[in-house]
Amino acid sequence: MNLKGQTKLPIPAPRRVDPEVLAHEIVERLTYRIGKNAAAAKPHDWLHAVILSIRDRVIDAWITSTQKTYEEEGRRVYYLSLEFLIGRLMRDAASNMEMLDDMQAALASLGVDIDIIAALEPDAALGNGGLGRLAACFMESMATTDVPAYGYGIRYVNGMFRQEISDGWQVELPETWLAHGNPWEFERREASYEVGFGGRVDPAEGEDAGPNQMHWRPSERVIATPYDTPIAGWRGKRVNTLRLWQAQPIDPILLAKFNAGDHLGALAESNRAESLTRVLYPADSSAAGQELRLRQEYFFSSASLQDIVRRHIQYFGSIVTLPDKAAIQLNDTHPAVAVAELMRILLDDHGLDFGEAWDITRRTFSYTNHTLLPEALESWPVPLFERLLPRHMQIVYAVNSRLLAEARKSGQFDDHGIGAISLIDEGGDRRVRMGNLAFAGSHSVNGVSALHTDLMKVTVFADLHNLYPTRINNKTNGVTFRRWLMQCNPGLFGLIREAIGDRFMDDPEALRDLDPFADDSAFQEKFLVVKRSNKEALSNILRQKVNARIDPAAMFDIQIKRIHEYKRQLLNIVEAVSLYDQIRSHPEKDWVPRVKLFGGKAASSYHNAKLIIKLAGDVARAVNHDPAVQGLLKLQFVPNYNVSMAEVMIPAADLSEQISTAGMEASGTGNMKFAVNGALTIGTLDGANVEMRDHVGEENIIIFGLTAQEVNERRANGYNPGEVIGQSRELSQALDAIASGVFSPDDPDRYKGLIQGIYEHDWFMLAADFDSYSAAQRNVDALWTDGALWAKKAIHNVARMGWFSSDRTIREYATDIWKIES
Ligand code: 26Q
Repeated sequence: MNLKGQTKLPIPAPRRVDPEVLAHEIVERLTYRIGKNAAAAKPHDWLHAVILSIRDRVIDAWITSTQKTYEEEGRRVYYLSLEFLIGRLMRDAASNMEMLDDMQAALASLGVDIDIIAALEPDAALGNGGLGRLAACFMESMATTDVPAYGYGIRYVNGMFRQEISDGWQVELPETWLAHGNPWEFERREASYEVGFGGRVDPAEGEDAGPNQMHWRPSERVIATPYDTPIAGWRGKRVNTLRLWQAQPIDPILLAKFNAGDHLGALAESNRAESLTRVLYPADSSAAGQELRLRQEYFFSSASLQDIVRRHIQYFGSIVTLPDKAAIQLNDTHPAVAVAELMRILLDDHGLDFGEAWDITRRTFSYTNHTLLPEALESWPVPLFERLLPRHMQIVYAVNSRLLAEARKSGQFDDHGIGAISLIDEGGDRRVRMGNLAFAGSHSVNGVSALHTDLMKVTVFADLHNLYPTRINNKTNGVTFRRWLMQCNPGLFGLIREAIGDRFMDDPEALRDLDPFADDSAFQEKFLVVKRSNKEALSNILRQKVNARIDPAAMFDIQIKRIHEYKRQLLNIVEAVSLYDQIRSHPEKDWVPRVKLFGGKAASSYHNAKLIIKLAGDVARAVNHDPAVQGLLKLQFVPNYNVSMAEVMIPAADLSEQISTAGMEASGTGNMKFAVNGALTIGTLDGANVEMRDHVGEENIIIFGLTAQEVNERRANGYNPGEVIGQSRELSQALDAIASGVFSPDDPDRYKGLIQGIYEHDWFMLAADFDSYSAAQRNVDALWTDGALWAKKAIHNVARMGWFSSDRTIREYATDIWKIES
């Protein structure tokens, strides 16, 4: 149906609801949708009924937003991402629809505690870490800033693995987030598409078939069925759609096989199709090269493009206006095969000539890079790519020959430069470089922090940047303050409102008005009371979850993020061992009580990352049981770190650990969440830490260690970690203690290899940065003893972080890349 002719409706202001009316609505949902009365309802039933009541209001705004989008006929944004780490939605939707307080009161009148039922909502863990959470923040900010947008991704039935710690080791278990159904999503069977794999390519038949037109005959097909989730922006102004694809077989069961007695064979095809969207690849910052991953990438890229093209043709008639109406953002290279897929659609389905198709493609796509790590740059073996996507392989070759011709014609490149620009990596086995494909097929390529963008220009994309010098631009990441301040930290939120009013709720930069309060001792005290109560809440949760007893009076020093050597959890642990040693040697000194908390998942195949988790547990056991440091130092690894755990840990943090080897963390976004919640950052000049320092002021952040340039120079000039270690008594003692089995008496050699790696190459510069880090930590201790000064600095952090709102980031994307008014 064409909605264009319908009358315009203003988006209604969200209705304030009388809690009594709301209570009635909830009971009605409970009765008629769930089939229970209040007396029989279990907590899960209440949760479901509450979500349905919130959802109805979201749907009203959703329908109006969708209609408005159609009427305006402007450009829409399509955010293609293999990950959307959205977490729980109930509190987020209720808060953005401005019904959270009323809902709480309504539930209280029914004898139901909103916090108890909120905790039952499963986390939608459809992401690994930063990249996936960024996509979720962007979805919320696009709705908030009134950008008409669709998120496209995969509905992983089992999502990211659930982490258990067994005997100190990480164990991966399937996440079952859909076990109780998902009231937020709507299956849209009518918008299903077929996605093909394999087979062969024939020249297109027919009189008007062009020379570039081919007919791909896949040997295998699956159905992509979309599930839509509404994403409500702040104050319900706009509700956009997150459309996640699930794979289904064309024939659910092959009855002929079944009837012939082959019961398993009858289901084989069905199982194969469904396995496509079962799990998320648990690799962060390393590319896991399995065939299933490439299948996932193509499956969701193809379904999304078919959907985008179908919608465009339906409303605008001609494919050639696609770039005027659609801006497709590639979240890293994971959907980069979409470049070749759009080319295939334009060439083979619409019969465009190559030049015109390439022009449309480039004007439609833009690409965000999230990593410089060579091991994380995606590339696929040519034979695999060719077998799975024979037509796309031809297109990649055709694009490549034009690209290389253009590069040669420019006269700027020698053979090495041409080799670096090529879409095919010819060193060793031939591989398709997805980063180069995304770069060549886009009009904009952005990095995610100023430093990262600068480094992109001189490292991975140096030659492509020389060929297309205006293409690379920077869009420093941000986070949504609705979830990461207003919802997760109601105490601080209330305190800020009391001090500066409500303006910051619509304009995060207005947090600046809080700056003068940093010197106000009454405000400092209130700030510390809120922090203390958040720490008590976290202590209670940790007591329930892991039976830990942690003192809320101690400094909460937190490092939560994926476990990776470049993020240097090991530096943190080694420093803790050294501190432990120093406290024992000098019990007479005035040590500051500290609790060090760690959380994060390791990719299942990442041996050293898993060993680091085990080490954190081993050191924790020794330290926590040693009466000599009782009350002064405690370590705890928090299992299954996820969005919901972040929401209680971040507001409780005093100190935020952002200690990656300079030049290696593209941006970081946890760093921003901590700072806006009033934690001080101890960090290197890496990623967005650099810009955070510029905003909060260098006196309000603790910076240590080598700069990216110094790291480079040290590596180039024959860095000798053994020598560095020899010069630091503290470091060598700590490393030797770990290597010799002091913390692993059951297996004294457990950490030999890990520590050996530091002595031998220390790629991540742990030794080079240790003394500087350790000294910075003692400065942190000294600062802690002056509570008022600490509070002052923390309040400056809150007040000056407004720029790191993802609303600002999205406005920059909208203006510079998508060319739309937001
Ligand atoms: C690739 C190929 C095969 C399997 C898995 C992957 C894969 C999956 C996830 C590769 C990378 C990721 C995730 C990367 C990521 O989260 N990067 C982070 O992105 C954030 C948002 O921009 C930054 O803030 C972080 O600095 C960056 O590490």
